[in-house]
Amino acid sequence: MKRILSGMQPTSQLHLGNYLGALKNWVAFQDDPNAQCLYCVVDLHAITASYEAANLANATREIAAAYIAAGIDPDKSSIFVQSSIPEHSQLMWLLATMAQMGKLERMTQFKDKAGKNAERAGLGLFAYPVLMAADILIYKATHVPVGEDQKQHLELARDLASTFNTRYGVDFFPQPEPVIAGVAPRVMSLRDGTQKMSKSADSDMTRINLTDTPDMIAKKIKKAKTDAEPLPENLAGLDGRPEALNLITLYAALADKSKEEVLLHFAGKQFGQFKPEFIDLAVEKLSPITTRMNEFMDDPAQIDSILSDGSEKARSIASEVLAKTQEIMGFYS
Ligand code: AQP
Repeated sequence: MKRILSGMQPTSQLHLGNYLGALKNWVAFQDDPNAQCLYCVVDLHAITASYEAANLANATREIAAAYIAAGIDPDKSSIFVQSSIPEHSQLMWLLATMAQMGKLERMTQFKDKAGKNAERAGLGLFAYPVLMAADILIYKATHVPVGEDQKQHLELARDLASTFNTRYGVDFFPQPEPVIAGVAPRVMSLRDGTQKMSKSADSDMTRINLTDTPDMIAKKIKKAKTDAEPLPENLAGLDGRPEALNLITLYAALADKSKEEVLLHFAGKQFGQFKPEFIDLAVEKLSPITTRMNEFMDDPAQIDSILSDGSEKARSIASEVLAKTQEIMGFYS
């Protein structure tokens, strides 16, 4: 039996990178009869960056609404909020005693987010991957669908699982496998094909948000950076053309096609011909999600009820795993 766990931060609205790199793949897992799916909104991670306390609860509901609108079915998967399960933080502390500073210092996300201010960065930002390991191990998750940017964090979770097992001479935590799936595991900025599409990038024109209207989607795609060459007939022709590669990748992922198929369709055409078709496709695929999200956001009581049910199911697993972890570690009970 596979146990699937993943989450997203309620830092701001989800974008196409979150959707194509992770969320779209989560939906597919639900139909695997051998998989139990747990999807959380990781609010404890969100507070590692500056945030508005007055917006956090609503942003948390909005991410839950995006999950459901994108196809996560509360009857098939448990949807819950990380902070409603205190066992995440409790296991984090236990794992923190085994996490090596040297390994944490090598985490590229910490380096990127702390930037030149590493000395002033919070301990929470530094320890983020340990909390992420706890999020996964508290459910003994076997598979973690994420975008490519999270691979290094997953390696730390695997490392901590084996450190624990070796130190205590047990075979308790499984090695969680990253599942980096789909055509677009790393979606790039619309304005710079060498930078990851990110919620925290300053310009909103760099990303397509799941809350964008069709007009906004069209505007962002029209303004997306391209180059002067026509589209090639094969992938080799996209070498050294990061923006063109990104747009073809996005088209392929949204159309459920391979990049090769997309190139065969557009070979020899200019971006002026490509972009209108891309706009139509993006609007066709994303608008229904936006509409459903808005409907859910109009009914917060329904979201709260789904989150409460999901939390109950998740907590029954987490409390058992934490109790067993504490027993293995020799705690008084
Ligand atoms: N550009 C991306 N391409 C593919 N996958 C991506 N993910 C994020 N950006 C891309 C995947 O989305 C999931 C949830 O991400 P998160 O909300 O936990 O935070 P993040 O990875 O830090 O996302 P952002 O947009 O980059 O947020 P900020 O700007 O706040 O740091 C993860 O599975 C991630 O891989």
